[in-house]
Amino acid sequence: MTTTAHDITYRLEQKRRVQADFPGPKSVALTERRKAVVAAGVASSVPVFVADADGGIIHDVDGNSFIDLGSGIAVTSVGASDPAVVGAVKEAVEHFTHSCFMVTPYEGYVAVAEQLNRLTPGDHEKRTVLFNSGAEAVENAVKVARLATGRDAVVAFDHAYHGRTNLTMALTAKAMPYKTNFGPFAPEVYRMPMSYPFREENPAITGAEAAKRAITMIEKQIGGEQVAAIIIEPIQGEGGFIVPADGFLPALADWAKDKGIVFIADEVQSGFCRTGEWFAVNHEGVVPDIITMAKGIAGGMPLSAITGRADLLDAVHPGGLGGTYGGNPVACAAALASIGSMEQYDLNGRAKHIEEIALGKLRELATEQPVIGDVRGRGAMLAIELVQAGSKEPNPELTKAVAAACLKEGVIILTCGTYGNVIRLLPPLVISDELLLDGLAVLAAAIKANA
Ligand code: PLZ
Repeated sequence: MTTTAHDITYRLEQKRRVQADFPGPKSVALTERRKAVVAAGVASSVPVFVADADGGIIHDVDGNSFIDLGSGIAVTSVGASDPAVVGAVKEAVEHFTHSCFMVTPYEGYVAVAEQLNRLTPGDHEKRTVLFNSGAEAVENAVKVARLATGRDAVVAFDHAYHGRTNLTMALTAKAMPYKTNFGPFAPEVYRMPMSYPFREENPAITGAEAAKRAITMIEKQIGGEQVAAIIIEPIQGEGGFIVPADGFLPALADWAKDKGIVFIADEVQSGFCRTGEWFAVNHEGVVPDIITMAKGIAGGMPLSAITGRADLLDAVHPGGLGGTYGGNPVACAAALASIGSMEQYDLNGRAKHIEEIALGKLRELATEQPVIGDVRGRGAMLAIELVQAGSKEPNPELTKAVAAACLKEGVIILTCGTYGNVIRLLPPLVISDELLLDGLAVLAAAIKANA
């Protein structure tokens, strides 16, 4: 694979360098302080504290540097200190940190809405509302769908992840750690079978057939006319980077349209160039009624959004949507700068380039390593599913061991999946080819050593 130069310059040296015995003394001391004051329910997967980050590199407080293949869970697509974002934040924060858009509005909010209406799929009339977190965006998409349709039921899917608030916990599939003992959950949420090609009983099932399976269940168990919304991640994130079979999403969206059901694409993880398109639904030409966005939208600043059909969003009475901080002016400035960097550096192209480099390497590795059951993903949202060799039995122990071995070598790799057996790659889209290749080599060695 050739290493192509691209026109991104870095502030920090892009090199992995870790001491054998990290975490170092400063991280150890901070961990002690943390234990005394931060609730145990908030867990961190890496035992070091961050001091600085840029491009594909994270520096810790003891001088170790790690390759970042997680982007803080798909957030820092433009890097964690993109100069354009940093500059825009500095400029905005010097004027006003907050005014509340619901009290005294400001241009940044409107400008972000203009960008989102332009970038999201479909050329219909759209409206946007801004919030803070992905879960809040999902909550509001459901609120709008219920109000606009006058219906209650919401359909979600196996392996789905939509957040940790009460309604979004109900929408999320996995009990541990997200739901166990946190109930009771919001009512009128129904779960349907996903298209999960690697784990289908009948591996020949098409996307259209898998959609039919879900649709028949909806019709029999709920009734299409009762359903306000179908919410789905076009590529499932926390549930295991599951890419549904071709045709699944379009068939569901077509049926929803037919029944007057609001089709919500949760692109919180898959959006903003992550998959090599602005949104993952673009790969199949699906136009959602409402799309939820967060994470990559604002270069690390907390911002989320829903963009959707004007007739749906404008159905809500004035004052029915909002929140104190939603569309914070500093976060809006960061979003405008991030979108600018995505266009300037063609990060969709970069994501495709990352896919080209990484997917080839992972597929090659899979031919040598029978513990790799599946290799999948799009753009810079890629995964391998680890199994007991020669079967489809999930192998979460190996998955943990591989992630730990990578970390030991200075490569931050995230895991996911209903069965805890998926290694996911979510590098910043601005990572250099050299760093990516180094990270992949470490991953390959970790699998070989632990399989
Ligand atoms: N929808 C598709 O991926 C967040 C969660 C990490 P928030 N995913 C990372 C964790 O363990 O909490 C996510 C997502 C999809 C919604 C959300 C929720 O976004 O910004 O974390 O609320």
